[in-house]
Amino acid sequence: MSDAPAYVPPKVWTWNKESGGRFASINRPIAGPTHDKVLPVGRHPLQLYSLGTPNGVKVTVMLEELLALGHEGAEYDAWLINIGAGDQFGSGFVEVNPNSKIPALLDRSGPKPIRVFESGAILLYLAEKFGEFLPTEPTARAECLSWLMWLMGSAPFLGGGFGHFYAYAPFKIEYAIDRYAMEVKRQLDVLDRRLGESRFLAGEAYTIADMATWPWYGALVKGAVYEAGEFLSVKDYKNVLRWTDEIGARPAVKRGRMVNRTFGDPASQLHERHEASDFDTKTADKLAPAAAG
Ligand SMILES: N[C@@H](CCC(=O)N[C@@H](CS)C(=O)NCC(=O)O)C(=O)O
Repeated sequence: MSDAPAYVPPKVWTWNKESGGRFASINRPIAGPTHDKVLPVGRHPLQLYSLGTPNGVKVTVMLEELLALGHEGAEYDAWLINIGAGDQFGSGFVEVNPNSKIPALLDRSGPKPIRVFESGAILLYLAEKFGEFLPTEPTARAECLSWLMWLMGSAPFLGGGFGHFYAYAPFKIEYAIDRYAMEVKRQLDVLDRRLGESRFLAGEAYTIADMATWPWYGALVKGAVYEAGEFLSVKDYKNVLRWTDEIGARPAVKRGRMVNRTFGDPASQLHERHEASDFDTKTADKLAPAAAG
C-alpha cells in the first residue's frame, strides 16, 4: 500500500477552511443561513429549488413523468440553486430545507405551503399526492419502499465516499478509494442480481425506487460520473445496463434530466423550467448562442 500523508488527529477537531478538496469553499461544520435571500416564486402549484445533479434529477424526472400522465397539478417552476456559490445557505432556502441541500420542494397548492426536503421524501410525497409510481398492493409497495430506502442509504457511499475520494479529494488515498470501490461494486452487484430477476426494482412496474436509483447507478454504469467506468468494470453489470437503457429511453426521463442542468452539451441544459415549452425554446444553446462566438 502506498504512503498516505502523515496525520495525527489533534485532541479537538477544528475547521480547516483550506482543506483543498473540490468542495472546500462550501463545506461547513455548522448549519443555518449565511445570508438573507428570499426565494423566487413562480405561478405553478409546485416550486422546486434544485440543481441537475443525481439527487435533483430524481425529482425532475418524477415531475415530468406525472405531467406525461396528465396530472396538471404537477406543473412546476424549477429554480436553479447554485450550490458552488452558496445559494443553499440563503435564508429562504434554509426555511425550505434546514439541511441546506438540493432538492427542496414547496407545494403551494393548498391553503398553506408545505415544504418537503430530502429527495426520497419528495418522491414519496409526490407519489402519494398523485397516486402514481408507488404500488398499492402490499408486496410490491414493500419492495418499492425497501429499494427507495436502500438507495437513500447507499448512494452516499457512491457520491460522498467513492466519488469524493476517487475524483475530488486533493490527493489520492489508496485506503479510502479501495474501501469505497469495494462497497460500490458490492452495491452494483446487489442491483444486478435484483434486476436479473425483475424488470424494475419493485417488480414489473416502474416506480419511484427506479427514479431514485437511475440517476446514480445508471449514470455510473454508463461511465457518466467520476470517469470511473473502466476502473469499476461497469460493463460487467449487464442487468443494470439493460435497466438503465430502458429507463433512459423514456421521454419524461430525457426531459427531467435536462432541468436545472448546468454542465455538458448546452442543448441538454435547461437551467430553469417554468413552462413545458421551455424544453424547445430555453435550453442554454438557444438562450446564449452569442456567448460562444
Ligand atoms: N440526502 C439528500 C442529499 C442531497 C445532496 O447531497 N445534495 C447536494 C447536491 S447533490 C447538495 O445540495 N450539496 C450542497 C452542500 O452540501 O452544501 C437528498 O437526497 O436530498
